[in-house]
Amino acid sequence: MKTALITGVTGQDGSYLAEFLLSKGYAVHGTIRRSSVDYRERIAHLEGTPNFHLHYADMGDSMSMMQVVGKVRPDEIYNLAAQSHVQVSFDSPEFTADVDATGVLRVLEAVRLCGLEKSCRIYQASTSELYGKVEEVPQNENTPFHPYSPYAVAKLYGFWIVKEYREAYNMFCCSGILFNHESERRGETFVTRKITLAAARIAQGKQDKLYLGNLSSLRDWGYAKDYVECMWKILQHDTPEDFVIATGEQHSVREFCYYAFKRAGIELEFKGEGAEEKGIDKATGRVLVEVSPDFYRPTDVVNLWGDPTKAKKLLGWDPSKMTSFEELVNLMVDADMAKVAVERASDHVRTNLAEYLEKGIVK
Ligand code: NAP
Ligand code: G4F
Repeated sequence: MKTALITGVTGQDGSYLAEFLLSKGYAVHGTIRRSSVDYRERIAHLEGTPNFHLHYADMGDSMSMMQVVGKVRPDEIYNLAAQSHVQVSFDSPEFTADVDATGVLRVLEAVRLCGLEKSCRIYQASTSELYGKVEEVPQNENTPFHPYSPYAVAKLYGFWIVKEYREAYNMFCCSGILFNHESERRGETFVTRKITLAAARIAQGKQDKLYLGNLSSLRDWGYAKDYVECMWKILQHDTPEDFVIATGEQHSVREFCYYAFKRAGIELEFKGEGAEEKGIDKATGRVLVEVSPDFYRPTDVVNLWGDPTKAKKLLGWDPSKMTSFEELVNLMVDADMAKVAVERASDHVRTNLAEYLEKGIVK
């Protein structure tokens, strides 16, 4: 039985990856953080499963990382833990650097200091944000990086330190340069989930309006459940290499919004430009979507589009067999329609708080 350690197991990707590895017969160990509220919704269904184990560790704490790596002695580590919100990285740049940059070094050093450098394979959750202010469209493994947020700069360190340890110590460590991937488990302040939740609430009369930032931003959006299998495939490849994982299709935030509301039974038409643009319900003339500059970023990445040719050739990644853009939007809206239907007022308050924090209204 192989043993895997997932940092960030409570996150969107960590929860799907844990399910996937358990289904492959792995013993799965995950790291969790102490929090004043015990809120582990994404993995609650796995707790108590044989071969699924949790350990306290923090990416900012080398000793906890050493301890867990030494105790578990994993065959594979999936380093998914990160402060993963780009906008938040502008408010907490030092924390983001510590967790997303130095944190990667802590994992690599823990493996070396525990004497596992020859046996343990390491996957690093890298990101299309490295391309940032893009220098080429679409982007592949040879496209120059131009990080454009504190988050991306931190992740760039993670990418290069992984490459350094591969070359300096001959370790099997790789980065998956994953483009955006979403799901019904996506955090509620990322744009896709914010839209699907709002579409569901507006359709059910529980919210009046949705405020967004840059509607023209373009992303290559896939389904998280499809992407976690690629993380595993990257570590099963003969040689340690970095891979772009993407669908090869691009859509705007506006388009995502249009399809999400459509699935919720509302046809939107967008009128106006920039901060004056509005999404209007065609049937009633009500304004349901407005732009709020509070959600603009000091520097925004606006043109991500992945070229996954290498993953297609070497890993058998086939986006045409994966969840399509429209299927992704539909499954997210359907899940949120069901969730909102049984929502208590207190759930909505929690989401509002997250949004107010993001907007800077509550500090
Ligand atoms: P997510 O839902 O935000 O999950 C992040 C995980 O990291 C959570 O389990 C979180 O724990 C944990 N974490 C945060 N700070 C930590 C710390 N200081 N110590 C230990 N654990 C910590 O993110 P995701 O969407 O699953 O993404 C997984 C990884 O892929 C991240 O590294 C992200 O940057 C990267 N990535 C994501 C995408 C995407 O589109 N989803 C694309 C490219 C790369 P709590 O639950 O306790 O907060
Ligand atoms: O959904 P987002 O916050 O995701 P972003 O910034 O692309 O980051 C995600 O994907 C990365 C991979 O490229 C990961 F590395 C990262 O960890 C994370 O998972 O924003 C997407 C776009 C941005 O251009 C943003 O400006 O949507 C735009 N946007 C417009 N209105 C908004 C909003 N984003 C958010 N979060 N909230 C809005 O109201």
